[in-house]
Amino acid sequence: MTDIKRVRDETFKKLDLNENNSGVYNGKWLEFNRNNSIESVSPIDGTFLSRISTATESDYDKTIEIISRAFVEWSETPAPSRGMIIKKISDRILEFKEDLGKIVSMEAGKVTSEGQGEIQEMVDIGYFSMGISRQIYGNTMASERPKHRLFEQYVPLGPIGIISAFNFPSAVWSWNSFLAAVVGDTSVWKPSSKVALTSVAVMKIISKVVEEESLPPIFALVNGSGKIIGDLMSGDRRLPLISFTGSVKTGKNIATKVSGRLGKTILELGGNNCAIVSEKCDMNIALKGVAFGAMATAGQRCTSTRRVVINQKIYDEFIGKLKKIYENVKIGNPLENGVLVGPLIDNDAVSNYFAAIETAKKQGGKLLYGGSKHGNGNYVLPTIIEAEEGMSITRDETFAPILYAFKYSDFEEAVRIHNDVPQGLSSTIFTNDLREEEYFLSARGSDCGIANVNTSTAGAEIGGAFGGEKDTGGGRESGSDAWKSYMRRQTVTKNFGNDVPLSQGVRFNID
Ligand code: UN1
Repeated sequence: MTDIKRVRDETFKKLDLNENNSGVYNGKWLEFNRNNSIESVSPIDGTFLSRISTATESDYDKTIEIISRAFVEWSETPAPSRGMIIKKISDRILEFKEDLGKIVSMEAGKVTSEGQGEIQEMVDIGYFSMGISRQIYGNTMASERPKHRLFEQYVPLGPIGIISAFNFPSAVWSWNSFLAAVVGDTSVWKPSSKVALTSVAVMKIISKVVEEESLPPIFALVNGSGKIIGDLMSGDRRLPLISFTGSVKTGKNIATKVSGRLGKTILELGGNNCAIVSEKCDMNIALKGVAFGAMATAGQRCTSTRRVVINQKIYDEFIGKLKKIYENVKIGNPLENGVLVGPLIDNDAVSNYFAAIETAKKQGGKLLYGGSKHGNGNYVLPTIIEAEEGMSITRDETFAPILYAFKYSDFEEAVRIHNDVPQGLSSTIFTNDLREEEYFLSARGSDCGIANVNTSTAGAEIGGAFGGEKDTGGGRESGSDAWKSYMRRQTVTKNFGNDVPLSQGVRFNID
């Protein structure tokens, strides 16, 4: 059995962490205050990891002032130079990948390779952002007026706010903060209180680079509750953009508050991701893709596969083989070799798992596999439930490894079942039939922000834009041109003639 205390002590030494850590950074680490702190406890076995102090209202206020001032200097730094700073930060994160990954594993319960993968995702978006720093472009249009030039440019937006969830405790922050930084914004980060330690570990490394480079504080950290700090951020006109990752319910509250002051949001809310398994699929690929999507991170990804719609001709064979995979998958301490399914994040998550299974049964669902705890603590068996259309529980996102299996007879029916949920983040189809693929990728097909073919709903690369439709909130983060969301678009008309000709042929003769 890997001893968590030993791993904690070893990584703490390397990452300059302690039993008591300040959780507020705004160019300097504010003093630790025990009366205003949260405890980080490992979901692996309840081991105490650290106490992290939180921001008071006045700490918060000062922090926003500081990053607002830093914005002035940073936004005037040439973008490629900003990119080189993010490269340096990414190199440094890479040096500490193993230890940071262990912190993620200990605090969020991710298995070793996923903990490491989370840190790799930070490095990937960092290098991507460096590339973007030389690609901040705008369009030039033909002006209808003589001796005029018409173009648009993207201008840094200001200090921005990032509120992140427990399940990707560092990668999703870096998707936002690194892009924001290369386009010239400063940012403040409020992480989920469940993973405060990871935020401190990451910020310790980053703040060192920022200080070595004598930069203004371009990244700030304010640990604290969503009710207090999240609410202050949503209402704060000094933050023109709030990027929020989390539940639909909280996202709606934040969106309402931010739009009440006509601020911008990037929302990445719930997913209820589905895989269609056609009778024309490669069964091995479909099994691997569904098993990873449904069980990885113990079903606690926004992109987790929560529903599978299987052609009736192969339903029994597919479910039979999937159950075998479920039976053989190793559940337990995520730092142990070979373990693929770690714990749920906390007791509430375990209760939600059981409540969803009970509701599913009441609504007519048939338990095919799982449905119970695995040993002591927050460990549960990944679960498969045979479901019927119309079971309302299958329309909810339960952050646990529960997979609802549906049967279909014709392809259009499969797509209808697939789309019949409020959320629209990720989706996939397993088929070797080009017509089915293309139908799935057409306007009548998947209504999600991410639509895959022959691979899992989970595990997106950073190079594409990430986000979803409907209740998922419509935001796009990470790759492609998501950088534009962190800037304001400005249309510019320049006159280099000797007169002032007007557009639309309007005359205004004052001579
Ligand atoms: C999330 O769950 O909020 O695509 C992000 C994936 C990861 C990111 C998930 N790269 O599963």
